[in-house]
Amino acid sequence: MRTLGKFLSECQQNHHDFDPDLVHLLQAIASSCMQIGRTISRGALTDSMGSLDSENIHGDTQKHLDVITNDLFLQINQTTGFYAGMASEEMDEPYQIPPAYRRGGYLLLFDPLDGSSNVNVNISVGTIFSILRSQRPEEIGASSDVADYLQPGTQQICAGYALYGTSTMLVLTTGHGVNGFTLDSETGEFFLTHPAMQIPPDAQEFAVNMSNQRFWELPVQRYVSECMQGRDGPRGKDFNMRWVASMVAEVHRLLVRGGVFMYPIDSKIRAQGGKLRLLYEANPMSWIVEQAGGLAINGHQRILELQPQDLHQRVPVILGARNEVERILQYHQSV
Ligand code: P6P
Repeated sequence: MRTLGKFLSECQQNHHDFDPDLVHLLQAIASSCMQIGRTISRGALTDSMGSLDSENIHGDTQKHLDVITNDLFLQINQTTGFYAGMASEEMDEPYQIPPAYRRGGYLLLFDPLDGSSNVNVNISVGTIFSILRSQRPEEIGASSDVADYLQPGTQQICAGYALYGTSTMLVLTTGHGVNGFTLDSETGEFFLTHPAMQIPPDAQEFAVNMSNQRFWELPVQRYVSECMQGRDGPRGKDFNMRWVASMVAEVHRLLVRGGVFMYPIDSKIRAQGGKLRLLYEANPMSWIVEQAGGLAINGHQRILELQPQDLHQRVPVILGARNEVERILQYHQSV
């Protein structure tokens, strides 16, 4: 099996539009994710399982591990010399690359430990990342400000996630499909185990937090109700339901065996615009899903085409099997 490094070198040879800097950027991200995997795998053997007194900008109580993994990501990736700045779920403002390090023309956006509340109950969690080009390359070396990050998801040059599950995997796209790599923890190498991942266009499995059902809008109520009616209902087939409360695990499952993931708008969260964050959760996951043949919408339009207004903006997310998401889109349009 090919290592991540060998795969990236081949991308550079085979795709004229493959940015050679990505070879270095992705090796550093892979190393970061391997370190995060090692840190969280120690579980309760370390005293980092608890919560801090602090809250992030979203009002979420920060876990020790949220901060530890955020700092780990910063420390490793800032040394590459390729970034103008970084933004994370755990930091109110963009991170300025310290003067000690060369700055470059890229921006790194990440959620260092998505689903972190699952760590205490030993359920899979993940890291999500997205790479943009700074819109002010002539000012390389200048500190990056928020406006530089507010680019639609179509501007991403790389998106991916690490899943810390029964094995540690790295799944990524650079615009030439989606490829999955599994970590050999003995050698520290990621090997290409899931080449050219594709999402089947139809689904028999959906993922949604059913406890929010009474708050959903009618199109989602209709779609889920029809799935629940099974073979005797309008869909004419039975559906399975899953909910891990870890977006990385849900997206990985639908990449491997199909399905739909929904965190739709509901009356409880309408004021904040949704649950999931656009820049470092929805956009990277949406690009991965669409590169694998799926579709990602906010209910009314493609997530990747949304113009971000705020660094930590939240959006509704419905993504996965193309035919299922198109059906949900049609239900929204026919209201
Ligand atoms: P709920 C994790 O906190 C997260 O951001 C996603 O990974 C996950 O899909 C969702 O929130 C879970 O939300 O409301 O079910 O706890």
